[in-house]
Amino acid sequence: MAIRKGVTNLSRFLLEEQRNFPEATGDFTLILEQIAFAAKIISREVNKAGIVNILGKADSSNIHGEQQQKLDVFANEKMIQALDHTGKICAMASEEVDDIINIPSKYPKGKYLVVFDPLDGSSNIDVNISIGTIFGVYKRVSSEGDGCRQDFIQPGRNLVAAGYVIYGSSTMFVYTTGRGVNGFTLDPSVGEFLLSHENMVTPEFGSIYSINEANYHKWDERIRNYVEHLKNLKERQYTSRYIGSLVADFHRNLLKGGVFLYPGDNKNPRGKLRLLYEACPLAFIVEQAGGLAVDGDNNILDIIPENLHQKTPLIIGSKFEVELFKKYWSKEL
Ligand code: AFP
Repeated sequence: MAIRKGVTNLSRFLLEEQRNFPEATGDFTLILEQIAFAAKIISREVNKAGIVNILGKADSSNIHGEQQQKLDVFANEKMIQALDHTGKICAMASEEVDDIINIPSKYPKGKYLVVFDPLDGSSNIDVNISIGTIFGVYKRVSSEGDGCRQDFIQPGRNLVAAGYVIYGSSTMFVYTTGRGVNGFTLDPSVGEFLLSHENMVTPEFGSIYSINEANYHKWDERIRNYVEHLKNLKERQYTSRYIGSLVADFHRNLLKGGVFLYPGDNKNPRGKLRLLYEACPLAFIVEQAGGLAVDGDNNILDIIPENLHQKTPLIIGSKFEVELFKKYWSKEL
């Protein structure tokens, strides 16, 4: 049956995708459904944040005298709770947790691992700006039992799925399993993610560049020259858009085209963003949508991580702008 926009929920879409792989066991479908479930709970809490602030912030007591949790801690817990009992994964890693997260011994272990940034851009919550969750799914390399650090030392190229959830004017779940990118919008009246953006393709070039220009004086001159080039391009007028919330900046540029940059600078040579939890999943998505992501010298998906929380410069977006960056970086221009 053809998939119909607006009435196809995420579960149905995942099932239809699963049927394309007769050998599929459904493990994978369950993992993505559970991530979407955690996203709904996080979304509900994010939407309540404004009113919670009226009642008392984190680190203080609410009207019931209960200690309130910070939303990023809450989101982290919800992701873990949604996944730990499935029997389909052998370990997780979160931007919020120093070491790998083991599956409780009472639950069986599966063949996948999940990495996530539970609530990216959380410093923006207080000012009502869109924030997001980013995730990636890998197959384990170890053979059985608990997952180990070695399982996580895989290049992004090995991702079997990646996605993000944006908590914005609506909540969206966007994911890929390597067969294109699809987006679902949460209909809060029924509590379901409904297919809204089928087969998302990013424009070949755009007219947006997104970078924190306050760091201009700390950048390598190749980055300054590149940004100047965009500003002075004859063919098209660029505009600068920077929210400071990665998922929101990425989502806008994916739809409209352009480039997002968080480069290294003379204070933070590796930039600020994390390879495993942010750069790799978004790089997988952007490539599936027809774009590109690099750290300057390497394609993000080819970098083999050395540790869980490694940072990386990230230049991500439409092919034209990222290829142009590569030319500036290699001093070809
Ligand atoms: P927070 O989670 O502390 O808000 O950081 C958000 C973030 O990691 C990412 O979402 C933004 O793209 C980036 O930082 C913005 O960093 P700058 O404030 O240095 O521009």
